[in-house]
Amino acid sequence: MERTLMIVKPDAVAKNAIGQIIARVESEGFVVRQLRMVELSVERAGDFYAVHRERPFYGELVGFMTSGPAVPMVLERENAVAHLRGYIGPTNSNEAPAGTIRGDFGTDVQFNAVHASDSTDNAAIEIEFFFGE
Ligand code: 3AN
Repeated sequence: MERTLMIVKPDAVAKNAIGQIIARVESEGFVVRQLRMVELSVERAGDFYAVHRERPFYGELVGFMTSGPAVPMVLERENAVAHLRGYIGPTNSNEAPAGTIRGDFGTDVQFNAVHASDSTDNAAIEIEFFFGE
C-alpha cells in the first residue's frame, strides 16, 4: 500500500484543527501509520524546503514553518500521494474549493494548513526526513 507524508502546518495547529484534519483524512480512507509533533528549527525547515531556496517567498516560508509546532504524519492508502494532493486542494487556499482541507482550514498561499508530498519519490524522502533514524 502506498504511503505519503502530510504535515499539519503551524497555522492549522494554532487553530486547534489537528483533530478535524486527521478525522477528514481517516474518513477519506487514509490510515495514520506514524505521527509526531515537531518544532522545526530554521535549519531543519530550510532543509525541508530546500527546493524553494531561490524563490522570493523562501524566507517567509521558513519563518512560517518555524512559528509554532507542526504535526507530520505518514498516511497510507491506495494511490496515497495523488489522492491526498487532490483531497487537500490547490496551494492557494483562496482557490481551494470548500470541502477540501485547504479550502476549509487554510487562509492564503502561505497559510495553507497542510503540506502533502507531491510524488512517491518525495514521499519517501520526506518520510525519512521526519521518521528516519
Ligand atoms: P504545495 O505545498 O502545494 O506543493 P509548493 O511546493 O509550490 O506548494 O510550495 C510550498 C509551500 O510554499 C506552500 N505550501 C506554501 O506554504 C509556500 N508558498 C508557495 N507559493 C507561495 C507564495 N507565492 N507566497 C508565499 N508562500 C508560498
